[in-house]
Amino acid sequence: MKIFHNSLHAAHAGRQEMFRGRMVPSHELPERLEHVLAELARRPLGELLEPAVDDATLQAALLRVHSGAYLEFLQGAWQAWVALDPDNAQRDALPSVWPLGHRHAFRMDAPTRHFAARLGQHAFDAGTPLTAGTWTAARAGAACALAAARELLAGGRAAFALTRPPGHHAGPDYFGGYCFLNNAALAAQALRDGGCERVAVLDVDYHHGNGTQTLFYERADVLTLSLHGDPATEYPYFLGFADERGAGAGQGFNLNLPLPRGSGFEAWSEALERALAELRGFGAQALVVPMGLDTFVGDPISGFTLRGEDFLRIGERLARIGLPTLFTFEGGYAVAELGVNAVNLLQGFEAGAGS
Ligand code: Q9C
Ligand code: ZN
Repeated sequence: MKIFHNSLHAAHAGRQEMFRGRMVPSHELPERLEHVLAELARRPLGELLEPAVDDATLQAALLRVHSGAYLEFLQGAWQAWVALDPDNAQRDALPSVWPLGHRHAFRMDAPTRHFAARLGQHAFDAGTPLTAGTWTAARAGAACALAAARELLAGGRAAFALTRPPGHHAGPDYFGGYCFLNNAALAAQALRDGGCERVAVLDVDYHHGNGTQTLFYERADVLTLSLHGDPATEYPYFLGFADERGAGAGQGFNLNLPLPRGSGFEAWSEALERALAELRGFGAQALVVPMGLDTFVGDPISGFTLRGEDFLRIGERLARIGLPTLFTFEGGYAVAELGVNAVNLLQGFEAGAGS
């Protein structure tokens, strides 16, 4: 498979995240991606490429998924943060006030100008540090997703967008869950715009891909499927329940398979088969897999118990679907094992695709 890696990823390096009243070290670190690259050097799976996407094409693709106001916010965020207080250059930006639009009389139409307010307007948690290089890294990552989509459109069997920050929690105009630009959604939309009539997204990250679900919730052309920790007890808490089946034209085109914390590979595999049964009826021409490895037993912030070898089996099973497949790199915080787990899944896919 062709692997598009983000050479600017380390520009995004959060220092701390807010967790239950304390500042704790960031989980979503540059070394995550470096471990995957190191394992790919040991077990090469295909050409390692830099995306070649011009600015205008990238901007147009971003606007297919995210609002112009949000992209402008992200692009100017660091400058505005430092303008609040020159000492802010030493700290990452985190929101600390939110408008709670749906429940109270906060003015969602207010012309919010203070940067502290704008942060709260475009973020849904205080665990996603926005740093000096966030826009640079996230934007270059979106280019990886686009290049991977082009590879499938050109007839490729598989492509991997190896980038961070991850994307599946990011919505039309908000960031959160360590995500800023929704790489999987950008890829799915690029596949649609490139002529794929129906695209399926199968999210295997431990956390529900709320951003991706929301972006396609009212559409019948992109089927979204997600296996994840039950939001009744797991992040992102407010979306990802089994009764969310899509709305309007998209009614029936979203499927959530939440599993209790503590679930192992057997339960996970059963849920996967349910997702694949749904996928079969849809007639997808391409598959996007937001690939989180935080289902691993050793993950410090997650609650499933998958083992390293399970990722090989998952990859093989995904290959047997037989669709052109695009992987994006999402979560996975057991940093030392992350490279092995990610490459296991992809190697399993290559083995399954070849047989
Ligand atoms: N101290 C992804 O896997 N916070 N995002 C958990 C841990 C949010 C995970 C708190 C987890 C987001 C892409
Ligand atoms: Zn996750």
